[in-house]
Amino acid sequence: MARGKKRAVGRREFLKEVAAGAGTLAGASALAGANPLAAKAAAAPAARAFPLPAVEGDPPPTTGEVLTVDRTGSDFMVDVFKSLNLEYVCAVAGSSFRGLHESVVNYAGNKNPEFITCCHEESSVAMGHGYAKIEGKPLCVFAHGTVGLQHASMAIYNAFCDRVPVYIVIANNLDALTRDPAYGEWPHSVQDAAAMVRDYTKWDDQPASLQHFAESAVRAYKIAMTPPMAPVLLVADSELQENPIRADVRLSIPKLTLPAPPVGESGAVAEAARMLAQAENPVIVVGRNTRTQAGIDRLVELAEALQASVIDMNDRMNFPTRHSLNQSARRNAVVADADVILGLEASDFWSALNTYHDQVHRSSRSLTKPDAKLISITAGDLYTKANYQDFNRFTEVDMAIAGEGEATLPSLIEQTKRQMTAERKRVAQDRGAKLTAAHQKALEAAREEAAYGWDASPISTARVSAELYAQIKNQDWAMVSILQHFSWWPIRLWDFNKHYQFLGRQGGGGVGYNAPATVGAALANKKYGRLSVSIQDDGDLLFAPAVLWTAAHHRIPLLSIMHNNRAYHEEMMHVQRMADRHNRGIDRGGIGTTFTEPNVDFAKLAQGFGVYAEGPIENPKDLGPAIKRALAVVKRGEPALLDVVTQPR
Ligand SMILES: Cc1ncc(C[n+]2csc(CCOP(=O)(O)OP(=O)(O)O)c2C)c(N)n1
Ligand SMILES: [Mg+2]
Repeated sequence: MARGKKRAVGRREFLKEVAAGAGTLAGASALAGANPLAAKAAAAPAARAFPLPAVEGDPPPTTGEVLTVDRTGSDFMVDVFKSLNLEYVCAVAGSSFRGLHESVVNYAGNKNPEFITCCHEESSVAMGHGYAKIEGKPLCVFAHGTVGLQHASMAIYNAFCDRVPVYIVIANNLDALTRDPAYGEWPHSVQDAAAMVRDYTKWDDQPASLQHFAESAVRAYKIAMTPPMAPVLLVADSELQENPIRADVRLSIPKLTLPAPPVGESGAVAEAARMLAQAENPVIVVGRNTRTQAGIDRLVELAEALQASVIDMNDRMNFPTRHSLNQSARRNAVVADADVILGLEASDFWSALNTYHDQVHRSSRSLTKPDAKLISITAGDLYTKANYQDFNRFTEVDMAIAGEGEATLPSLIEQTKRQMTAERKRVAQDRGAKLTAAHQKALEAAREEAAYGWDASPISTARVSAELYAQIKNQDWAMVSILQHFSWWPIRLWDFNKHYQFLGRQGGGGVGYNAPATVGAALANKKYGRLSVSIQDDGDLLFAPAVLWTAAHHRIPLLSIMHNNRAYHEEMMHVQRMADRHNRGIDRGGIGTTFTEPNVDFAKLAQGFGVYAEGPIENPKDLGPAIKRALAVVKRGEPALLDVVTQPR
């Protein structure tokens, strides 16, 4: 209780403060109903407390016991968060932000933001990562500035590499005199809290006053949401949270105005359109392009105007999987044929254009014709950081347009249509017919491949995909998980055409992303009534499985189907590759990479967290009925998990 003793403010000061500053006033009046204590204080001001309360900037009091405070900095901070429309705050409780925590649940009435109880800070941030990819805006994360941020750091890195905004508020006790040894406040305090993650956050600040906090909070949001988007971090000093608001300080919350996204320069866009329209075989390689449904629709419009092949790198849901111009399954052949290739937010353009050989002597080979012309449009050219190498291999392009893909598409479409003469349209039409046939052939080949091992046990990943799709395809579904470990079967077989139906990957490749990101995405999907489904890798879930409890507690509807290959299978293949290279046989590749003896019982694990679960399911015939039962649970608004024992890929 030592910390609680030293702060108080007279209710008169509280009243004066409520009257100060437009933003503050708006927040306070809107919340009066949510805070009966504050309302009471406003109705009947009492005499000034004695001794004089300490306020921001004062030395700690030396005499007397001050037990209550009406309104503190943390209330104001929460008003600021409200002004930013932060819907949720994901957090593992931590005393350095106890002021903020209490202000959220009492002063703000636990609404906008609503507190989501997490069991690991990595889960808090990864939930924000998944949520933002659905909602197009960040949620808030609270964490201890030291141990909490240390846990959060890999998830921040994933979101950073994936160019996804997460709004992180950490707390710290900067003033050494205010650290209570009883709560470990010395080891929990740090001189420069954000330093640890500065290489992979877009901006951070440690505000020294409440007004500074308001300005930095709005600035942080604006920076996070300006493409290329990325996580930002604010340090909410613990004293600033807990101290009474000074009566003589006029606080206000700045207006948030998000910048229009950067658009490619018009002359360069016109030239790119000319090159594409003149091309015999134009190809569009698309990476992290799509933010909204309009992004998909515009890309369809551009591709159709040109009758160009589209290769989706699956970093976002960019282009309908069943569109006849979707040639993603034929990437190498299409790239080899191309004379003009447009990279749209292609964060790894190089990999789309080259093959790479993981051998003793590593080598690569270009797939493109020597005279193929490359154009890139990306906001990535406006923002790069050193140290971490997530910018991928340098790609030699003929034209680089620094602008955001989705935002630049309207002018590119307009210019392209202008360039499409009757003769170019005829050429395009012929090309389109060939591409339609090639698309259909690739789809049929995928279906044929999917039938191999149909009745096998462990169950084939293609069969799991088909069984799931059969039951959800007529509903408003969203596949919220990564799919690269599942041989991309849903992408190859299903009809994806809405922007929320696929989220891409984890950005930084950090395992442990999928389980919490799918829960975060499902949280965002909940209010739209969408059915969130996920393919959940076993190794990934084992990092921080308690996010299942978060899903159960907050009634987040999500169907998770385990891809239980009982292994860190990707790593097992690497060990086997090394064994092969050394001619030592691959039979010991499972050491250190498999989860057998004992097998993990994921159904029991999930049930332990209060989640409906069945399994292990080993007979493919049992899968359909189990999915049906699990979907019934999800439809009543709860998470469900099926432990399916699967083929490795
Ligand atoms: C934090 C982290 N640790 C280790 C790795 C190395 N790694 C890459 S894939 C992988 C296996 C993941 O297992 P699982 O999620 O079950 O997928 P599987 O390959 O079995 O389909 C591991 C451990 C990583 N990428 N991230
Ligand atoms: Mg696995």
